[in-house]
Parts: sequence; C-alpha cells; structure tokens
Amino acid sequence: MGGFVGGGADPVRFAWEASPALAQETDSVPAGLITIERPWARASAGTATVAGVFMTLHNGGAKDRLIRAASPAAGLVEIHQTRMEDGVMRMRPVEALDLAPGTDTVLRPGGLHVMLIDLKAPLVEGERVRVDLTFEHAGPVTIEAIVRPVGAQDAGAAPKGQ
Ligand SMILES: [Cu+2]
Repeated sequence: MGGFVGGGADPVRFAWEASPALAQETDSVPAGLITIERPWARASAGTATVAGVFMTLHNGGAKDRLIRAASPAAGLVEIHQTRMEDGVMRMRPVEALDLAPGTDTVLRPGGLHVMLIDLKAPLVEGERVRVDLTFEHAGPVTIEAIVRPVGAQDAGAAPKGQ
C-alpha cells in the first residue's frame, strides 16, 4: 500500500500515507496518454488556509476529463475556474475539466486551477505538495507540485513566453 497509484483495478482508491516511493524528481508525470507538466503550487500567504495548484495537462490520446482532485495536505480540494463577474474576479468550482484530444489545458493563476482548501499546514516555498488527480479514462495519478513563492505567476525556470 501507499505511494504511487497508477491505473490499478480500483481506480477511485487513493493511498494517503506518505511513502518514499512517491518521490519523483521529474517535471512531468504521465497518466496514460495524459501528461501532467510542471505542476506547481503557490505558497500560502500568512495565515491563509487556501492555495492554488497549477500545471499543464497535455492530452496525447482520446477525449478525457479530469474528474477529481484530492490532497493529503488539505481538508478539501476543488477544481476551480476563475471568471470576471460584475467587475470582480470570482472562483467557482467546476465538476470536471474537459481535455480535448491533442490539446494542452493550462491551469494558471487567474484561470483554471486546483484549489487546496483548509490546508493542514502552510505551504512553504521550496517544499512539495502531493496532489492526487483522477482522470475519467486515464485513471488516478499522484503528482508532487513544487511550492513557489507567494504571488508567483508560473512554474519558474521555464522559457518566458508571455
Ligand atoms: Cu480557487
């Protein structure tokens, strides 16, 4: 038990206990034909108990959906969309993220993100936070998001494209 959960017979089961086998020093994690590129999180600010997690989901296969996110670091995890409503940026939970074939779905500050809610401890820059994602077809995959500074806009170290 424990550690990496990959496409087993029981796709909705998660292993919550920490495991040395979990550590992966790679920047991208494959889940079937979905590749999760450069997952990162923002350090939680002050006494804040929420933090966003961001990544690029590359779908190299058929249509799929991200249907669940969870983390042992938070009491609740939701998939959020950010929208401007009446001049105010608001975040709303979405049931799932559609991942069209051959596309990149970018989770970024001010847009789509995974929201860690009710953090059990502050997210500290330089640490990693575990997030368990479940795809409708590709199944479950565990990632570790590197924690970037409060207010960071990207995963860092990537070529500046915008
Ligand atoms: Cu949010």
